Amino acid sequence: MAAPQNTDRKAPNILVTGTPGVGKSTLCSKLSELTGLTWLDISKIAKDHDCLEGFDETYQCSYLDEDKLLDGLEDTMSKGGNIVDYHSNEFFPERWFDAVFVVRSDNTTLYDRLTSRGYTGKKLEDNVQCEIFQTILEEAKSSYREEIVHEMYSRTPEELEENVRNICGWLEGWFRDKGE
Ligand code: DAT
Repeated sequence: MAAPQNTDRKAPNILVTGTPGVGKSTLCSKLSELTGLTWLDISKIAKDHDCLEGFDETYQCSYLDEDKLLDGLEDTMSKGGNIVDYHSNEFFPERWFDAVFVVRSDNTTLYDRLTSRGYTGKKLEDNVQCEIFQTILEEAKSSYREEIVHEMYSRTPEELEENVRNICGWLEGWFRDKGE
């Protein structure tokens, strides 16, 4: 994995992104428990802090007020030590992150997970297609330096454990390079 970036932060910020259902929350929850980094579930924060506007009938969800959300998170992010969890990534400031982890799945696994979450019709199809076309990975690669973007599959409990180990290893490297 790429060497950590030079930063004034006392602890790194990482971004965990990927299509809905690939396993971001599951990974972030474990990581936060093990490392003490703060898990920022952006969907929940947006809802709790009134950063949603309008409503998309097709996808049955609200639009995100990105400016309001970003302004509200600036102080927290500048201190470091956060795990940001969101299904999109291009609108976050590039300077916020020391590493970007794109969680991936295969279409059968994702289809089953989203179906059991109650997704149907166009919402289900579009999300599965999003994964097939690796849209979120491409978005991350075009928004962040390619050497800080890491792709990881999380289809099984074993892959989840491996991802947790790899990210914890990356974190140790970050602190070692920082000399703390
Ligand atoms: P996301 O936060 O990306 O929407 P999630 O963490 O809520 O996804 O996971 C969706 C479902 O998949 C949930 O029921 C837990 C399960 N899951 C996640 N990662 C897994 C893994 N590596 N192995 C098996 N099941 C997993």
